[in-house]
Amino acid sequence: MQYRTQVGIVGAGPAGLVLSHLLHRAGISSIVLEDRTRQHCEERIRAGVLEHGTVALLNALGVGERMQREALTHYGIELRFCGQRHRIDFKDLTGTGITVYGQHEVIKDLIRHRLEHGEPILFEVRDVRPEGIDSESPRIRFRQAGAEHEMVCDFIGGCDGFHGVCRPSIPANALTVLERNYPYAWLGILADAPPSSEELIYAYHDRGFALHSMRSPEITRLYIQCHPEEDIANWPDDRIWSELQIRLAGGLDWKLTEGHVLQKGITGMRSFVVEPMQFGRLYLAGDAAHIVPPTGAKGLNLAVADVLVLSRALEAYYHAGRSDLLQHYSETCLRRVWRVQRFSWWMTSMLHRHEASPFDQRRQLAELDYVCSSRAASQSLAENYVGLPLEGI
Ligand code: RFL
Ligand code: PHB
Repeated sequence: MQYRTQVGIVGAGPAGLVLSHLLHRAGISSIVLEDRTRQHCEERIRAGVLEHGTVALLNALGVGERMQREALTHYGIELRFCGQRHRIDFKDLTGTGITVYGQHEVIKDLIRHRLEHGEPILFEVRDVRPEGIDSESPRIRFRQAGAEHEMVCDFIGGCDGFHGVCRPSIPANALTVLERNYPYAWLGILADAPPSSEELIYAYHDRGFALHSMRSPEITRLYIQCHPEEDIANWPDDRIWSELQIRLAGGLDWKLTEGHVLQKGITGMRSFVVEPMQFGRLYLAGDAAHIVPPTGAKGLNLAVADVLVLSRALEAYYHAGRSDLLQHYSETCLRRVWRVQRFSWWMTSMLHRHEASPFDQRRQLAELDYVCSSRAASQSLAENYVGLPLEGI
């Protein structure tokens, strides 16, 4: 079968789905191709923190009504180190806060609204191949239910994540890769236990970093720093809980509530950027173009910021005959990407233990002490954490 649309989008993650909604609002047609099942996309547990700009955009797109009912709004986070507990007050420092609402809930809302409007998402496609990306009419070939299909489009949105096919379909000599790997990973659990604190807790401990987060008033999300090659089989639930109890210890008036572990897994950490984020008529967005370590809670939010830039550029192209915003797509996105890379790297290197010299450990503690005692330093953390401004929602 042959499909025809203005923008062919590969990937039904936050980047691809938000792009499809933005284009729909601008009267531009798109088809989303996704290689997993709808259920898989809707159940994959990943991010949990939304910046205020991301929330405003989801509301403006008309997909925020369940989020407004169910999400938790937080006006601060806590930093714990050396037995100290320090709150960074976002409201006071920035006038705003963050929203805790699972990425898979955002995905459910985006998929449901798109399908309700009769806008297609083709799930379980196989063997997706972007072709002719440097021509005027690129196409995407793919297989579905055993048959070969072709989608002819004007532009391709490469929103297929870090392991997708879009980035590798660009000639390697046209791209520069900039990356950093970290000598640690996160072991994360989702627990059937009410959160032990109203806000997120980032803890620096001699045994390694720990994070207390949540998904709802009943479900806690917790992470501990571990070795990147760690085997999850070495971590029975009671070992995870006892490690969390030690690393998150907060004095006599604080208690970590344990519960049944619903899910657990290990996530590697890397910083990665490809430049430029575009080749011919293929535009990369989200994790397809860049990865940040999760310590700053930025990946999903950065994916949304990219597609906002892309949708505006496509709108200018279709409605005003202008190509300049498309030409500047990569440059515009990369400015934010690098600021977010810097912040995510900084949070990560301040909070994780590594086999560094005693000098580095003292430096990390001095950094935490400075962040907690200087208003300017707290404000710098806060304004990056709640999210740099997203213009023109
Ligand atoms: P995604 O979400 O990976 O979506 C890509 C989609 O493309 C599909 N796909 C293909 N489809 C067709 N053909 C192919 N060949 C395909 N190859 C792949 C995939 O199935 C998928 O549906 O990328 P996107 O849209 O760029 O979104 C990025 C975010 O998902 C990611 O940055 C965040 O989850 C990162 N992240 C966090 N971000 C935040 O903003 N706040 C957080 O609190 C936060 N916490 C996290 C995180 C990521 C984590 N992990 C597991 C990596 C916590 C963790 C543990
Ligand atoms: C999460 O809730 O999954 C989460 C929160 C904050 C982070 C990373 C992950 O920095």
